[in-house]
Amino acid sequence: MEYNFRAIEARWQAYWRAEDVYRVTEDPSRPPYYVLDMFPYPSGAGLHVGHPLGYIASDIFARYKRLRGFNVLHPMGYDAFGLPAEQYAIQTGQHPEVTTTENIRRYREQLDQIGFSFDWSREVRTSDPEYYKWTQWVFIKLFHSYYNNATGKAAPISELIAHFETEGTKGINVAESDALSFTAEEWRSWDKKKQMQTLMNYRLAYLGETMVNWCAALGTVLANDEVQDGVSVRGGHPVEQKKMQQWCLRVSAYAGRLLDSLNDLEWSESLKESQRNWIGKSEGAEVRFPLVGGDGAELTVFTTRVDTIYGVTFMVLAPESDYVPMVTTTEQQAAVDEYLAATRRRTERDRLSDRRVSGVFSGSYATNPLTGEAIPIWISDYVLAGYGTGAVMAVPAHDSRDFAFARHFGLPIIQVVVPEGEEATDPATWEESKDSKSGVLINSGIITGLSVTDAIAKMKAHITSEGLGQVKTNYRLRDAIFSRQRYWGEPFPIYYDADGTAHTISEDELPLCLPEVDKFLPTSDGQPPLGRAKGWHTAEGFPYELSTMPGFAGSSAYYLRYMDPHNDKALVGRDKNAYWRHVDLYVGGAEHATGHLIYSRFWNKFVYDLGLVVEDEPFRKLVNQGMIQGRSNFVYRIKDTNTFVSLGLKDQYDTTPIHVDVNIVYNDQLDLEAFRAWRPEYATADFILEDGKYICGWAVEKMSKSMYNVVNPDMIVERYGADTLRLYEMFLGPLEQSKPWDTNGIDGVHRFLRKLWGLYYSADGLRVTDTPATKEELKSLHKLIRKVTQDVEQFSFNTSVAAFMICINELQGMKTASREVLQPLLILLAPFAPHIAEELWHAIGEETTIVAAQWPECDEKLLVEDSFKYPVSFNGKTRFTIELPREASQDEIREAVLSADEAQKWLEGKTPKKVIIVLGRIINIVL
Ligand code: ANZ
Repeated sequence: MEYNFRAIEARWQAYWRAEDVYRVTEDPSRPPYYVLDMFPYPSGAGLHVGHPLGYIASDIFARYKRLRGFNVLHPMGYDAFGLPAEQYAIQTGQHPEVTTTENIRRYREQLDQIGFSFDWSREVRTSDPEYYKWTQWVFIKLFHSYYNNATGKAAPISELIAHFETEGTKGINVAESDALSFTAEEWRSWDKKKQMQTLMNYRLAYLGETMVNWCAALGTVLANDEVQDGVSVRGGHPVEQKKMQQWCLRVSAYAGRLLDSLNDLEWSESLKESQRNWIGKSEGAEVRFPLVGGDGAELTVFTTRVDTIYGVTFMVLAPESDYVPMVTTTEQQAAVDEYLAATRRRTERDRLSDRRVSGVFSGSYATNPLTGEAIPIWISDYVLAGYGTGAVMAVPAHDSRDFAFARHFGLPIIQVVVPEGEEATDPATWEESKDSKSGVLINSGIITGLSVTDAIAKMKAHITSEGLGQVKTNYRLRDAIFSRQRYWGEPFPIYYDADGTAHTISEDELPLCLPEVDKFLPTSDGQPPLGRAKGWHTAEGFPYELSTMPGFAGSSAYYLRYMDPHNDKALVGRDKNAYWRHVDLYVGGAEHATGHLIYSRFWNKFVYDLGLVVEDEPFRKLVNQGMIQGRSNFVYRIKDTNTFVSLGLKDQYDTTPIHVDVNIVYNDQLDLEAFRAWRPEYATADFILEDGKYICGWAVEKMSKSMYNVVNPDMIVERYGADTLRLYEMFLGPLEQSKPWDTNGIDGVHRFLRKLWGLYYSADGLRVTDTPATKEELKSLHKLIRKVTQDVEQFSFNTSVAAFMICINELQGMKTASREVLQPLLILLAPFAPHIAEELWHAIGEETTIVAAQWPECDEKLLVEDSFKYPVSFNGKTRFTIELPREASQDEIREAVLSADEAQKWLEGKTPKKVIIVLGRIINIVL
């Protein structure tokens, strides 16, 4: 019987569906194991072979865990809100919902073909109101919460209000946008509007005036991780800095916890490191510099090097700093305005990476609190508004950016007497400065002779005790800007009263469904598309918020929802959450290191604080699959002709390489007819062949439509079957490495499956027998059990595939037909190639699905070698080896070695004085 993969795969997919074998329920008798893939955005292009890589790996693991007796949760869903569908809607008028539904249908079809073990009864779609109801619900909770630094967790804002009523801000230790200070009397004297405004300073979801990345072409604000090199990651449109009122999430409140609990996670060191850098903990001090003639007004700076305070020669403010209007003098106003206009065009990242020096003098001076000297205040975009206090004390002798700035503008450079352990820069190398003080070394008094660390500690103590400042830990992690001026996202559960004050709608009004609009464009007066919706207001007529939530909103808690997807009373039921607890294995792309993986950890910690979930961290173990790159093919057109020359002959002509669709190339050989049919202009193409073939050139590039190197999994499944695709994707190389897709090797993997088939079926039918297996056959099987078990546990799937190939060759060599070997072999294979495994499983007489079988255990005894090669030495010198049965006794060994032919030469007819035998090690003969 033939290996008819098409019929086999269709049969078992239908069977699994009909029997509902992948549906999972909470089962207290079995340990839970939760395997999750980062859910896809259903794009119009469908899946290419790169997408399923991670899904196949996680599917193998999920199936393996199930075979090992775990109750495995392995769900799938769709990150269904997002920009591409909306951009398409703008171009075509097609509602994004229609496009999204169609794309999802196509994704599902493609996923189904590959034979994944997803429990589709748990599918979630972020754009489904029954799903986003819970995204909105968490937002309401965030709005009504603040972060209490003292207890280290979120708490209801009502607690804070009660405190304000009686104490004002006295004694609070909370996460806040600005360090406000007011008394209970002041609080009580304020009207509702002012109180509500003040609360925005503390809420975990708040309206804040922030500098945002504004992308005019997309008509929306973007998060930092959605912008790269000054352009939007999606679409590559220019992004500029703009101050806008936006909904924000106070992610920064959780910075310390996000950092600390990273240590316990089973994530790669590199991923943890990129999160650590993104969170960016920095320990330093805030120091206050009084403004000269400022009536007690002060500038507060954040510094990690308070020890250098004697060397401060100027101050620098971020262009957006609130201090700027305060310090800009009338004479300098025009110059400052001009400078501010210029910096607005640059994103934070540009500013950080750019080494060009620019700046402007504000006209004012501040007093160094230690020396009493007046120092000029400058404005420059190397200081960032959102970090520290947005103001720095500049110490050009000790900081390279300050140094560059001082040199550029001719500002003084003063070196503090160098604490021990720090390299002194040679003043002679400082470029000439207009100021006579340049290059002076001054004695820093308090800290002379100390190491840098001790000097910092001592100066911190000094500053604190003198009341000049305080110790401060800063984090680079910014609050997340949560508003998007777009249509296709979750509406905010927010309305504005007559005063313009924001309120949440009540929980029982959820979900607040996305309204219909006539066009998906901003309104004529620049409002987001929701400004077009009719009736977009509460029953009382108060308008709803017009922006929508960003892409990462819906992905922040989806893993919780899968635990209990149809619960309409709670985000996740307590019992369900207590059973599944967390994601045990999370598989996805490394590009989510600082976006999704920060936001969802934050979101999880928040719902944990509310007591809604039992675990503080959502993802125990995380594996990043590598990227699959495209392998492009080229044809070579002779200039100004329609003639194409084969790779080996191309250097004899003047040619231009042209990308050719890889789907009409087989093992680098072009299908000439398919090429002529590909494009009208090639219909009349001529070819110069080598050995009767047209050989294409190739290169490894990103897999993309424009390079015609996209390989579609449907095509592979059609030609070779899903099992071949699954095995081949794993065989390409280590999971976590990026590697090119190369269809050339796929035949080998397919042949392997045919060979395997041949162990079960011959031309005459089933050849499996009940004859007991030989020792050698069992050894081959158990070697495989051991290897595959170890490899799967370590996510080394490529080496498992290789081990299967070796084993099948061995068994074929031994003409194995024994069920004792061929039955467990199928269980091992089932996670990798579930269809063929299920087919053969039933063929050999099993009646229930292989999906629920029991993973075989390796019997180490079978792997022990039966014989041992003893090295034989004479008077301590090894002369030869002799192979003897392991179970041979001392006497048998003595007998065998002394009568061996080789031994006679070294014995020289003598009788040995002694024969020393160490069983399983050596034999030494003393003459
Ligand atoms: C004086 C000084 C002397 C500094 C010296 C450094 C070296 P990290 O470690 O990244 O936290 N700084 C503070 N706020 C800033 C802002 N908003 N934009 C740009 N730079 C800012 O860096 C903290 C140091 O970066 C601070 O310590 C401050 O410069 C600068 F020899 O103060 B330092």
